[in-house]
Amino acid sequence: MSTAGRFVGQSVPRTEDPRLLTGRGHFVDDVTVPGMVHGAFLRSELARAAITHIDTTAARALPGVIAVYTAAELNPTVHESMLPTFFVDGSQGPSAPMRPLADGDVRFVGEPIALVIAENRYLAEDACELIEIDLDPQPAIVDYETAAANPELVHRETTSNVVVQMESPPSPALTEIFATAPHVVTETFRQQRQTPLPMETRGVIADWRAVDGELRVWMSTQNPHEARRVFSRVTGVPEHRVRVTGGDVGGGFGQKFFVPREEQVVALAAHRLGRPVKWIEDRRENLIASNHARSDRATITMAVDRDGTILGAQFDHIEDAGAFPMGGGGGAGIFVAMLFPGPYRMAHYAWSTATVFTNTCGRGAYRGPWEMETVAREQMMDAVARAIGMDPLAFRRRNVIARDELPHSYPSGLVAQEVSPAETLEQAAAMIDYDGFRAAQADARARGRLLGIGLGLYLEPQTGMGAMGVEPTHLRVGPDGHVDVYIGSGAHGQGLETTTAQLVAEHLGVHPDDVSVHQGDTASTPFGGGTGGSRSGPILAAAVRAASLEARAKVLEIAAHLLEAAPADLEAVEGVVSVRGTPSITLTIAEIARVAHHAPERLPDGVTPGIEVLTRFQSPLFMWSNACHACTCEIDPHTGIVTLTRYVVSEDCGAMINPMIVEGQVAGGVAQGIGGALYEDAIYDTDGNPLATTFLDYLAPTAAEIPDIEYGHIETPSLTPGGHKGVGEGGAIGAPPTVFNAVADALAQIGGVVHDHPLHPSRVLAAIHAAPDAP
Ligand code: MCN
Repeated sequence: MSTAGRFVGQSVPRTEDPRLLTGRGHFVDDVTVPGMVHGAFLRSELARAAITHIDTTAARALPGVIAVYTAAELNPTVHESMLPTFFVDGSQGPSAPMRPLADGDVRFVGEPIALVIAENRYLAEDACELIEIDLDPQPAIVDYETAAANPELVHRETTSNVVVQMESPPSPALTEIFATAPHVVTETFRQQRQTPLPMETRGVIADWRAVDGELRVWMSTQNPHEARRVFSRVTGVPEHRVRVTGGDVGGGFGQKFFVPREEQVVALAAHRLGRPVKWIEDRRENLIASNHARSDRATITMAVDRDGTILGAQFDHIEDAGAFPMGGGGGAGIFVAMLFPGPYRMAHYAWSTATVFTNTCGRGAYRGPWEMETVAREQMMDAVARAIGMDPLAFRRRNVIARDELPHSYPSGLVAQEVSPAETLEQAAAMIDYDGFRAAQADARARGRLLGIGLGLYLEPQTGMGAMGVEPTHLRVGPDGHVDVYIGSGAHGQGLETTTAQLVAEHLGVHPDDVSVHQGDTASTPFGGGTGGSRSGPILAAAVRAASLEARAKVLEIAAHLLEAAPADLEAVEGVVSVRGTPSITLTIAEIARVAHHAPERLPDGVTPGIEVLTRFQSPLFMWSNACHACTCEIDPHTGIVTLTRYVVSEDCGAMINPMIVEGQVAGGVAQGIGGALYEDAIYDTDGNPLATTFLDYLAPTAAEIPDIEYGHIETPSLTPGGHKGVGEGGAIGAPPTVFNAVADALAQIGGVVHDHPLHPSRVLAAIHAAPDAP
C-alpha cells in the first residue's frame, strides 16, 4: 500500500546535499569567534590509579598558555551536578558520580585530568606534555562479566560495581515448561564493544559574555535544547541566558544526543576565564574517550514444542557500562530484557539484566542502544532451529505474530501495534529467493564452497515517553508567502530540512522550495527534544503536519473571505488557492499573506493579522517500526574471510515521507551493523589499555565491504497523524544478527559453531578448524 501524496511520499532530492557534498557545510570547527583560544585535554594513561601528585607550573609557564585547569581549580565551580544523564525533563538515570576533571583517581584510559587553554591548539597540546603527574596504578577492572563479583571497585563512592540490576524470575509455569518441553536449548552470545564513530568528532566553542550575562555555545550536537539546559545547570547561568547553536553536524549516531563531559568542562572553563574557548576532539580521543556501546552478553534458554512452537524463554543479560555511562546507554538493559520476545509469540518469559561498571570508556547511546535483544533473539532463533532440525525460516514462520493477532501484548506489558513482522518476513524471503538460495547452497557445498543465508527480524519501539514524546513546530508565513519553519531538533545527517519542507508543502499547500527550515539554534527554535530515538518520523513529523494544517486553515479562511467562497470549497496547492471546479478563480498564498500582514482591514472578522502558528504534538506512549533483514554470504575456507553477497531489507516505517531518505537511513544503519558483526572492535587489554586507537585497528567497513542493499517497503500507518514511524536506527538493529546468522549458517554445513561478534577472519577460521567436517 502506498501512502504517497504530492510531496510526502516522494523522493525529493535533499536540500542539504549541495552544501554538504561540495564541502560548504558549516560545522563547529568552521566557527571563529574574536579572541578565541584553544583547549586540549591531558588524559589518563592508566585505567585505574590514584593521582598522587600533579604539578602544572611548567605548563603554565609556556609562552602562549593562558590557563591550566585541574580538578582543584575547576571542580568546585560546578554549580549543580554535571551528570550527563540529565534528560530533557531534568531527571537523572542511574550513573556514576562524575566531576569535571579526574579528582584523586582516574577510572579509565582517556579520562580527562587537566584542560590546558592556549593561544592555539599546538601550544595547548605541548603544554599538556609539560604537566607533571604521578599515578599510583591499581589493578584495573576490565572484564564486565566478572566485574560484579570483583571486590575491587571502579568507583570508591559506590559499594558495588553493579550500576543497576533487575529481574523477572521464571514463573512456576515456565519452570514446568523447561522441565517437560520436548526441546530445551541454551546458548550464550556476546557482542563486542563498539563506538558510534561520527565522521565529525565532537567539538564545542563556549563564550561567556559577562557584559551581557550570556553564555554562547556552538556545538556539534543532536540536542541543542538539552545542551542549553545542561550548560545552565553546570555554570549557574540561567537557561534563558544560554544560547546553543548546532549548525551542520557531521553525524552523531547517539554520541551527541546527551551532553558529554568534555563539552561541559569547556563551558565551565570559558565561564571562569571570560574568553571564548574552542575544543575540537581528535580522532584518537573520539575512539578512546567519547562513548562506547554494545558490549554485552546474553544467555538464553528456549523451550520448544515438537512442531517448533516456542513454549517459553529465559533471557539473562549483562552489559558493560564502562566507568561513566551516559544517559540512554548506561541503562539500556531493562529495554533489552523487555523487548527480547520481539516479533514472536512467547507467552512464558523470564529475564534478568545487570549493568556493571568497568575501568573503560563509558557506555552511551549508539543507534538502537537496546539492539542486543534483537542480536540475541535472532541468533537464538537460528540456533534453536538448527538444534531441532527445522529450517530457520520455517521456525520463524511458525512463531511470528500475524496481523490478525495485533495488538500484541509482550509478557512485560508493552503493546505492539500497527506492525507487519509476518509480511516483512515473507517479503524479505521472497526478495532474496530463500528457497532458491538453499538449493544453490547445497550445490556449492558439493563443490567445496561455504555459502550461508541469514535472517533478522525485529520490532522497534519509538518512545513517546515523557518529554521525549512532545515536539514543537513554529511556522510563519511571511508577507511574501514564503514559509519559515522552526523545529526543536538537532539534525545531524538525517535530511530533516528536506522532509520538514516536504511535510509543510504537502499540508499547507506550498512548494518545498518556498519553505525554509530552521533548526539547531536555541535562540530561534522552540524547546524540543532533539534528534534521536528515531523520533522525527513519528513525533516531529506530526507536529510539522499539525502546524501546517493550522496555517492552511487560516490561509483558506482569509482566501474564502476575499474570494467570497466557502473555505470548504477551496484547495491550496503549490502556493495557489483555487476554488474547486472553477480553476480560473485563484489567489496565490503570497497575495493572501500580503493581506494578512499589510491590509488587516481586509481580513474576515475575528481573524488576527499575520499567519503564524506554534504547535506542540504529544505522541502516544510507544509507536513501533519493524523490518526483516536477509543476507547471503560466502566464507573463504582458507582465510576465514566473509564476503556478503546479497543484502535485502524489507522495512515498515509506516507512511514514508521521503523514500530515498528512508533507504539512505537504512543503508547507513546496515553498514554500521555489518561493521559491528564483522569488523569493529573497541578492544582493551587486561590492564585496561584501549588497543584500537586509530583506524588501523578500529576497522570500520568501507563501501567496498558493503554489498548493494535491496529494499522492500511495507507501509502500515502508525496511529499518529500522518502515519509515519521512525527508521533511523533500524538498519543498525537488524544487520548484526542477520550477518551473524548467515555466517553461522555457512559454518553449520560443516558443523562449525560461532557465538561471539565480531566474526573477523581468525574467529571464523578457528570455527572452521574446530568443525567436525572441516574441509
Ligand atoms: N523519515 C521518512 N519517513 C518515515 C520516517 C522517517 O522519510 N516514515 C525520514 C525523517 O524525516 C528523517 C529521517 O528519515 O529525515 C530519519 O528519521 P527518524 O527515523 O525519525 O530518525 P531521527 O530523524 O529522529 O534521527 C535519529 C536517528 C538515530 S536515533 C540515529 S542514532 C541516527 C539516525 O537517525 N544517526 C544518524 N540516522 C543518522 N543519519 C546520519 N546521516 N547520521 C547520523 O548520525
